[in-house]
Amino acid sequence: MKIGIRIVTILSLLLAAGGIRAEDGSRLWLRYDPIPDRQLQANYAAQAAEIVVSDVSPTGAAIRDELQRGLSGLLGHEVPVVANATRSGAVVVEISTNSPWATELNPLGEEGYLIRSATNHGDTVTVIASRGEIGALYGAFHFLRLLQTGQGITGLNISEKPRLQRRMLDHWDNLNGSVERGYAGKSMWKWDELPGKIDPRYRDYARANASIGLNGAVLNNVNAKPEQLTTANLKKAAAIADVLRPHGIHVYLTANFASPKIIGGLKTANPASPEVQRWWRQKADEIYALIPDFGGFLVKANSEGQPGPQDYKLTHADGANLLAAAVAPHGGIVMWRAFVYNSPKIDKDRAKRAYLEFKPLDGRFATNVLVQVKNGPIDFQPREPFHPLFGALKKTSVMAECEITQENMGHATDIVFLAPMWKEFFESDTFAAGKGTTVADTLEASPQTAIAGVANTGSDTNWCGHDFAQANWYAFGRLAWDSRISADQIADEWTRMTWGSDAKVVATVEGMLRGSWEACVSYEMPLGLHHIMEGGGHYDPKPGTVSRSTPEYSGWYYHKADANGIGFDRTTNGSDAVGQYAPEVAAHFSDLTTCPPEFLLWFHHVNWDYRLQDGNTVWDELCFRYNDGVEYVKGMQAQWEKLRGRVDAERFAAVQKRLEEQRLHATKWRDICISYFQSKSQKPLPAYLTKVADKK
Ligand code: BDP
Repeated sequence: MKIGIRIVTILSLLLAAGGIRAEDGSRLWLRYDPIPDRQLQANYAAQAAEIVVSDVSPTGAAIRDELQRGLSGLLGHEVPVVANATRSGAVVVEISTNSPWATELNPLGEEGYLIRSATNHGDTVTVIASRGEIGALYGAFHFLRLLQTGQGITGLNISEKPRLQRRMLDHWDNLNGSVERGYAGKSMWKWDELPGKIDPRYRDYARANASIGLNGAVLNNVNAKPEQLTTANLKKAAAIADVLRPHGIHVYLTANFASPKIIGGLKTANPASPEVQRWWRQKADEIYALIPDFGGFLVKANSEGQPGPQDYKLTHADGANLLAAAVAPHGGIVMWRAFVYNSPKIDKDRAKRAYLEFKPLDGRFATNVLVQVKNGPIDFQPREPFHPLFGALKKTSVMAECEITQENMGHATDIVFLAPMWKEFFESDTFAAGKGTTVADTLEASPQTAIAGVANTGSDTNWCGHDFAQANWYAFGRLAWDSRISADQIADEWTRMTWGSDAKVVATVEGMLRGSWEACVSYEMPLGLHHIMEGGGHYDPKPGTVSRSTPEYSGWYYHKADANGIGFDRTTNGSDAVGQYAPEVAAHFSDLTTCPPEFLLWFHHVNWDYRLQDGNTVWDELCFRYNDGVEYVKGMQAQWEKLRGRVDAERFAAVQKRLEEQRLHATKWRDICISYFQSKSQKPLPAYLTKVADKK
């Protein structure tokens, strides 16, 4: 007992003496710890001496609270909130459609903002101005970020607005508290306690999202239970919406297409039935009475067993328009997913099916429907070429769906920073309106613009299961706001805000993040291999499965490895999936001399002795990449060790433990895959891989 007390005392002394305070990751990137560089802190203090927010709305209160919490934390003393600017260094939030900067503010809209250094009766002040409350809130977070990341706050002239209208997280959360593909505990939404009890984390969730510019949350799983739309459950959703609203987050819900039958007691869910149409209209009216700013519905239909309009021999457009008509009077939207691939009758190549189903429907969707397309044509693989529907639907709003939760990239065990993957996607040239029409351009040119990321959040104290997985939530928000921001900038912001400004920590963490996605691609599915994971958890490899009944769920369908070669021929000699892209893109991927090695086995079936541009045979290159991925993880382990004592012990140990698990995970992928492919190729292993041979 005595010894215990003594240890606690010594520990508290250590902490008081400037030791690193314990952290549990719960504060995410909004830590607001005192800035360690005293000079910098003093400079900031002179520029951020008092806070003026005259807006009295709940959002105004959120802005005031955040600025006070953030500035007081960072500066190490209470920064006062005052009614009017009284001195140099005031931070003034102005929400007005009629401000002196109206000309500059008008094009920025309600969510855009200016941050300006200005003078007020001879005093230097910082003005955060917007036409709307939410824009001002975003501006406040931006201003705090400048201090959190050690940037200058004098002479400011910042002007920002989001490039897409709707930027949301899709929660695959179930009413029973489980999360599909969730690796961070249970659902954050405590349906059993709602609406009576409000978990304080809902507000922190809203703060975190607003800090990166996200403005929507789909609360429940795309594999939707009709019960989500009962009155009792809608009241629960409304209680969440009330908490999220001041931070500009709109609530959306998924809808099960058979709801009118299952919870409505109707005989059918046929879109052509006037009763069904009335049911959806009344349901929408009921939702909007409870949640006046409800965003709309997200629907997965006729996909992986979900009901849909095809059950009645009608099209996806017919189904989407049914729900769209119900929410249209309230200004709502329908996000209709293009993730459909079940019928082999459509095409033998799964990658082609969504395009074949949706392209003919172009122009048949109501104006408040957005077709939601996953980044790639298969299903959130570690690397995919962009989905050919981007740029192909000319008369339909198209939005993108990305996956933040690491379903196929090591769950909450592996460090895999996804910003570079999303950048590759956004920057892909669709040639839809000539050379240089990137995926980002097509998203921004859509009549209604939106993007969704499948969330990686849960009930875990650190929200995401792995402290580094928070970086992907952060990165998704920043890229949803502006996909032009570089992955390095995002990594730098997140690192400084989450781990502090120690130069060694910053350089190390950024170095680890930078190559981590390419490393995961290398140790799981190099050279364009895809979908060779085991079927249930999607964590471990299982390249050898063959299935006659559902070939798309087996590894062999995708890699087709035999004694001669490996890869899925999607050129005109094969499935001709390339034909779904613009001719320039098709030519680029089809030609072996221009197809990037990253997509070689996605588009081509080649002999084991086929030589890549670097001179290696495909067999040697495969071995090299598998091993290189594992080496990267070992490198991250070595790097992390050097941060012992420089980051808090709690997070240090948590990350250290996960890195060792990641090494084992990466090694397993390498060894199982190489050993399996070697059984096909019969090629010798390179010397550096003899250990794999021993294992066989
Ligand atoms: C797959 C997931 C599955 C989802 C499905 C979807 O494994 O859990 O329900 O996508 O997006 O990647 O609908």
